[in-house]
Order: sequence, then C-alpha cells, then structure tokens
Amino acid sequence: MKTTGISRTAGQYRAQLGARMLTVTGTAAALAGMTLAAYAAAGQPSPGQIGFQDAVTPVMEDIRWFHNVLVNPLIIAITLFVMALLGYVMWRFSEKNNSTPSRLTHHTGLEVAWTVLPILILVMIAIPSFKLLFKEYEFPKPDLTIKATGNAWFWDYEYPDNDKIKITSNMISDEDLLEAKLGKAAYSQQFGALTGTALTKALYQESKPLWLNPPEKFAGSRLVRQLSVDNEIAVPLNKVVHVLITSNDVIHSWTVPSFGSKMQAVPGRVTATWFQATKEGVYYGQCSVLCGRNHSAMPIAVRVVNDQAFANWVAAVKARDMKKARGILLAATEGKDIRTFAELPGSLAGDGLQAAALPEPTR
Ligand SMILES: [Cu+2]
Repeated sequence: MKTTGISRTAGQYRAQLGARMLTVTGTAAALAGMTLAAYAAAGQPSPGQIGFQDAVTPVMEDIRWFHNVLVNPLIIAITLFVMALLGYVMWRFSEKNNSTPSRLTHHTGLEVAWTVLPILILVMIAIPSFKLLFKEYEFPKPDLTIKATGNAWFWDYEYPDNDKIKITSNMISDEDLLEAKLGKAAYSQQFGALTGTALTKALYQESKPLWLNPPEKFAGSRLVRQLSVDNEIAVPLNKVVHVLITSNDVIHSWTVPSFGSKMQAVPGRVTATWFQATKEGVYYGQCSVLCGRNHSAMPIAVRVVNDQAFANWVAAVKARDMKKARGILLAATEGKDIRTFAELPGSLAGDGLQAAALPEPTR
C-alpha cells in the first residue's frame, strides 16, 4: 500500500493547490485547459481537477477537443483582448492624456469590422458545434441496447438483447461498509442512538479506513466513496451501445462524463444516448438532475470488458449469482481500470479522503 501524501492535511493540500493555480494562471492561455485536463483520470474525478475527465469514446474525444482546443482558448483570448483594450482606453483617453476629446461619431470601417469579426468567430464555433451535436444524436447501428430506469434513488437496468437480464445498482454507503465490518447487532449498538448530522459524521469518520481496506464482503474492489455501487453494469469493448432512458418517479439524468453521455430520465418518456467505449475499465457517473434528498447517492458505474468476460457476466447475472458476476468484472479489468493513486501527479496526491478513494489493488 502506497501511503505517500496520505498524512498531508487538507490545509497543506489547499495551499499547494493554490500555488499550482498561480503557476497555471501565468502559463499560455491555450495551454492552460490542456494541462489541467490531464489531471482528470479516466472514469472518475481526481483531486484538484478543473478540466474534463479523460475520454474513452469518440463523442467525448470531440467534446474535449471542442472545449479545450477551440472554445476555451477563444474565450480566454477574447477576454484578455477586451481587458487590454479597456486598460489602454482608460490610460490613453484619460483627462490628463487627452484633454480635448475627438468629436468623431461614425467610422464605417470600424463598425463593419466589429460586426463582421464576431460573426466570423461565431461561424467558426458553430460548424464544429453542429457537427458534434449531430454525432451525439445520429445513432450508429447498435450492437447492444440497455434500458436504464431512474428511481429515487437508484438505477435499474435491463438488457433486452441479453436474455433480458436485470440489474439494480445501489450506491455503497459508509453505513454499508460499517455494517459489513461490524455485523448488524454491533452496528446498531454503536450507531443506533445517533441521528442527523451526528450520525453522518460518525459514519464518515468510522468508515474512513474501510474505503482503503474494504471488509470481506467487498474484498478485491477498489471502492470509490460516493461512486461505487453494489451491482455494476457491464458493456463489451468497442461495441456501439444504445442506452434507452426513462424514470419511475421524478426527472433524473443518466450521465457518464468519460463517455460524453448525459441524458434526462423523464417519467413516461423514453430518451436515449449512445456510446462506444474504446478502453477497458470502470467508468463512473452520477445522476445529474437534482432529484431529491438522495440525489447524490445514485451513482452510475459501468465496466467496459472484453467480449468473453461480458458473455460470462451475462450468464452469471442470469443465474442471479451476483457475487460471481462481480468477480468476473473485477478479474476482467484488473490493472486496467482507473489510474492508481500513485500514478497521479505527485503533489496532487491529496488528503486522506482522496487517498481512500483510490486504493492500490489488494491482490
Ligand atoms: Cu436522480
């Protein structure tokens, strides 16, 4: 187990992040977006992240390019240009430097320029923007379709093409880990009398080490607090997956940043998104429409695995052997899933909680 940086306090972490921010502010505008984006590991957010998460689908690659290479540098350049212009005007045309102002009211050339230039900039943005939009909504022929149903507060999945298997994904909570570790009786003895914030705080504190070293029930998993679920869904590598999305109660949103997928789940309607994941691993997302009390507790976890592992997983789920199903997914993505904590840039290997989110593999 790597422990580098785990003892660092949140304060030190913030100070370091502040220093980093100052350095970054000084670098070239176009580079800033690219550099920071590199800190966002595939599949989940990382400490100090500012840019997008890594892309593992063609759509997300284009989204990242559109933002990091085109729109963000343009915005930064325009902002700097206007700021500089404003500064120059304040100095050059102050009463001191320009006591007799010009009486000029029209300048045709200038007016044409400040109308045409913005139009050109907008056209420059619009063309790739529409291309990207069409890419997102022109669904290629599916190899596989999944139905995702939002519930307050968990996701249900069905695989109509794969023996109609069904999966329910519930978030793994602090409470789940503590109950698995202590047993039901000892758990209620220790926490039964607590309520509200006191309970939340106690659960958070006591479960902290368990995210690093999960109890037997979750052995072998790399647990990520607020993102890991009991039953993940799986999809085969490089296959076009259509996700049909709906809801049982209120509006939710099925969102996986690394896939570039984000679609509302509306009761009584079916919406859809598609993705083609090009890298094995586990990719996390969250419900992205404020849907009620436990909105933050209905994450999405998708494993991208090879065809054989996917077939085995389908068979195990069909036989309702969820433990075996989980084992198949873990084995198939061993060493291929999220970046380990040690692989993140050194100074960003932040405080204890983040360390717990990215434990080293236990096997
Ligand atoms: Cu929701």
